[in-house]
Amino acid sequence: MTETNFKNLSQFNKDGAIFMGAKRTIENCKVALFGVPYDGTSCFRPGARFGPSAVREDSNGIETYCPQLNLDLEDINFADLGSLDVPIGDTKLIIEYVKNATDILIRNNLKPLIIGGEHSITSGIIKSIINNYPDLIMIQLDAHADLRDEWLGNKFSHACTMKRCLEILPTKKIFQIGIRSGTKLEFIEMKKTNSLIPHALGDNAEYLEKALEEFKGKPIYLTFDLDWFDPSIMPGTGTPEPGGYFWNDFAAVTDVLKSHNLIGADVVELSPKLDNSGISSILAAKVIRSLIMLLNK
Ligand SMILES: [Mn+2]
Repeated sequence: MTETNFKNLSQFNKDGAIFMGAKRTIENCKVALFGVPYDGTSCFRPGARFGPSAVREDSNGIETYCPQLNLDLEDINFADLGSLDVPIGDTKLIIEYVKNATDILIRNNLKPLIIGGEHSITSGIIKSIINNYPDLIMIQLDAHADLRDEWLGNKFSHACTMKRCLEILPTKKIFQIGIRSGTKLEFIEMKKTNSLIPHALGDNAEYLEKALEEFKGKPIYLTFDLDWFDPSIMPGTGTPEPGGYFWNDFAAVTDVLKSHNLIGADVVELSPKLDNSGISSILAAKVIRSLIMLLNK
């Protein structure tokens, strides 16, 4: 089980494109990103393994300057370390790889930003981060609850990722936004734990703001499943779900997160080949640009 000898920065695969404005070295960086080109448990439409390379290439199609945050990636030192070489197949092993890779970043005092790949990888990241941040809380932007205990016999499926995170998260505190699909049991669970935060389309994120009030200064991790967005602007994802959100809704969440202590994030489930227009990768790149800025504090 421990062929997961992932111990240093040189082990990331640096072939291919680099995210706009990034460096390959970590000197003077607070934030480092890496890709996990894995989609082994995709149950509907696979292809998220192509996410990291597409978002890097298409990042060059947007500006480095973000008007909302009034920040420019050109003024920020951040690293794109490359991607993990993952053995497609054993999900549990891959999650262990992701944990070990995240450990390297944490040891180097870097805030991790992971580009998927599918959503199953998040519990590996959390397993690493909670060693340094036992009081961590999570925010999940997603169309699906991902609270199944197992899916098609696999406890590590992307449909179970939040369940696995909850099991290891010491605070047991997850705020879920945009969930509009799941089993009856998942919705009962969200109601019981009060984890589902209302967010009306086009609204500001006042309920999130209220929910986070008591967590000012506490470490927050954001896991962002891109199927949170409406399929009309994010068709390039494995399990699109109608009734989703738009850019300004994410901007509202960004406004709230600005005054909080975001210490890590992932952006998952971009499946670029499902979108001939290419807009999905551009949208994902723009999300990542904002997250780099929020993390670089
Ligand atoms: Mn998900």
